[in-house]
Amino acid sequence: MAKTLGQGDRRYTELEFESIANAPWQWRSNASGNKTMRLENLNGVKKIRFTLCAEPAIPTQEVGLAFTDIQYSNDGLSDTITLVFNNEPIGSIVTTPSKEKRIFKGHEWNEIQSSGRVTMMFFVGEGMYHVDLVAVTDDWGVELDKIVLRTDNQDPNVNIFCGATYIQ
Ligand SMILES: [Ca+2]
Ligand SMILES: [Ca+2]
Repeated sequence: MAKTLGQGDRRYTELEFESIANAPWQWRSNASGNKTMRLENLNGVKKIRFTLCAEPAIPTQEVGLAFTDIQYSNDGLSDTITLVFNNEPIGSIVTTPSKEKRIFKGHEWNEIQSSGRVTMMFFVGEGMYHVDLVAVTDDWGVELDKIVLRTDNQDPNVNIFCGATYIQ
């Protein structure tokens, strides 16, 4: 389930991670939609594949895309989350480690944090594209709440997120 905010040329579309099929979701009262997706991935094999359907509002111009935020929570050590497009990393964030050092009590899973900007803006023509989210986590993992994608010149009648798959 994705919802789009803003109007005119520049829009922000939010996708809740727990809405992805087979996502191992958790109740978190402070999270957007009151849920997160728990990801434990020591070796980076699991990933989330977003399918993007770009449809320029002005046909002679490309669609601009930029991932502007990932909301998450973390307990334990930090984790690295990377977005990959055309087999190239296009942006990474490192989650904030637990405030409690060495002894992780699991008290911080309901503290939702914002990464801020994840990628620069990149431009694509009309078509379908995949962006993969790859996380390399500590033993305790990370919880993903939602991701925000800015679009410039996307047809407002076409949802930019046309699919999201959890690949285990
Ligand atoms: Ca962690
Ligand atoms: Ca959520």
